Amino acid sequence: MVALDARLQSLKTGQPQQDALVELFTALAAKAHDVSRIISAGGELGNTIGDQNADGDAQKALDVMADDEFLEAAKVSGVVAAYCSEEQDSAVIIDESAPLIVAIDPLDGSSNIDVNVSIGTIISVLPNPGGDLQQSAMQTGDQQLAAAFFVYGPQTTLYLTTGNGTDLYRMDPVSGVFLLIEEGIEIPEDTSEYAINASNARQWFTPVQRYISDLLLGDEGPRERNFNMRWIGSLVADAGRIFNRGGVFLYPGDRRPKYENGRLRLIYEANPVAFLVEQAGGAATDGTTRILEKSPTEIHERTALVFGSKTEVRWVGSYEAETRQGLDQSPLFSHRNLFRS
Ligand code: AFP
Repeated sequence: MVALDARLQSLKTGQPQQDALVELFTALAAKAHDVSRIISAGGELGNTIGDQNADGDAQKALDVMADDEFLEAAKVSGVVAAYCSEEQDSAVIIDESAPLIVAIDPLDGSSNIDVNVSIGTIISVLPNPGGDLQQSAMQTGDQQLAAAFFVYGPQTTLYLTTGNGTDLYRMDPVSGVFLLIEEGIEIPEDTSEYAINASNARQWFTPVQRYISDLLLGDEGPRERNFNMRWIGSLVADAGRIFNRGGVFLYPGDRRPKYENGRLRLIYEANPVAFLVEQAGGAATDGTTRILEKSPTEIHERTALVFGSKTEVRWVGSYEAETRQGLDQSPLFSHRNLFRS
């Protein structure tokens, strides 16, 4: 099997920013090995440390530890100009002349740290645009040079794209070497499996309520087949399942304060996942707009996120369109809705 380093070397094009990916992901993979060993050893990793991140989320010991580790990796790589992290209020400037910008969720799935459920690290890599580096991550997702996420689970895996398809690597637990196990993943276009936090059903806006209600009606409803549901609470774990067997993931906006644009962050969660998913033949939107075309206005900006099997992402878009056009009020659409009297 091909090791990550050899694969990255084979992807070199002579273009400086593209070639810098080799140094970057070599450093990131080495740190992921360290983080996976810290997680496997257990300990007080899920304890809150009394601080909050920029969005007011309580920080846990592992959130901060992972952020320290991956910031160090960015510095050691020698190719990162600015490091934009969920755990940092603003961009950490490293070397203004370096070719790359890193945007990262160092530890995704913090609520699962103490219960031995898969968690991960999500990474977006952008070109250094020059100018004010505090604004350097404010680029559309289409500008990404690479995207990746590590999953720290029964296996430690890496999903990585540099724009030539999405590949899956598995880490050898002893050597820490990431070995290529699937080249050019293809997400099935159709699925009967969806992922959403159903406890928020009363908070969803009409289109998502109608879409999920019709899935729940199964073969007695307009979709004329039954569906299954999974929700792990770690984006990387739900995404890994979707890469493996298809599915559709939804974290929509809802009526809760601060959740009108959902929970997930555009720059270091939705954009990298969307790049990986599209490179695997899937789709990623905010329900209506393609994620990779959205223009960020601040580092920790949230976005609704719907991604996975292309057909189901399109179905969600059709429910959004019906509501925008007022069509969901017409008798044609007056079928039973489980969430409305
Ligand atoms: P945490 O890192 O704060 O646990 O958030 C994880 C996450 O951003 C994403 O990984 C999950 O899909 C989503 O939140 C789970 O959100 P809910 O806890 O609201 O279901």
